[in-house]
Amino acid sequence: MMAMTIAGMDPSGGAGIINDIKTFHSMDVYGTGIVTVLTAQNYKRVDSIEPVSSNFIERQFETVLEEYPVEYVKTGMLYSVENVELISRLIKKHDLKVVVDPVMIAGSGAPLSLEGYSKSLIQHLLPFAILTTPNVKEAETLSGINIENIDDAVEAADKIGEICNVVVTGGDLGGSCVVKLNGDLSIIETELVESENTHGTGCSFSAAITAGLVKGYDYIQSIEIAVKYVREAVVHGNWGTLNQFHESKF
Ligand code: PXL
Repeated sequence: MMAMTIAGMDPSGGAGIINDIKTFHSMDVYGTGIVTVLTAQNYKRVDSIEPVSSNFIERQFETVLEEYPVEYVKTGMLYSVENVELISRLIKKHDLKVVVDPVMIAGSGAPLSLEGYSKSLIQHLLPFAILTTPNVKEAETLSGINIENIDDAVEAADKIGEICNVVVTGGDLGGSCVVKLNGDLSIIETELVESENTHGTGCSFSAAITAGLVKGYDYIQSIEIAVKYVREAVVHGNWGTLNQFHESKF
């Protein structure tokens, strides 16, 4: 079983492409990874960002797809409008199923996207996605609704749900995820863990849902698995981030 992530490189290993591939593999899904930007960062701060050219992103993508039977893709930090438009074109060309993590800013508050990004996601990528997984801040930006409680999050999910299936992630909502799937609303409750090891939770949540879908679980099952998965990885976390391999046998 196989998946692809298209995301930024966080050399601390906590978020981005390294996180996604750790998540895929710990769920027995082989991970391929297309790098969109290089970053210099640790779990506390983003120092700088070095974009990969659109042409080189396309070369990575096409070369991998030549040999690897990818059906499901997760996108993370795409960074620019140009990249959003490129990825939109490529996923349509190859008829891929895409889970979009609409990464806009880091947990530390550092911007991870350029001007026009969210508008471009709404216009070019979300209409072709099977699911998007915004956190509260991203859901606010995508919907234009200020979210202070679950009711606000439901309203935002309704609005985003008009474009594609959505789960507003629970970290900033006291643990409740608000899900809108094919027009049906549900709320998945979980107990939040008090921890400093949370860098990369959004990436891991989205990647774990993607891995669940690859493995044949339905949307709700995949989301429920991802909620439990991220919680466990945070409980066993270290170095400011998650531990996806706490059950390693060796
Ligand atoms: O968690 C969002 C995120 C996604 N992708 C990359 C990141 C971060 C947060 O720091 O660095 C590459």
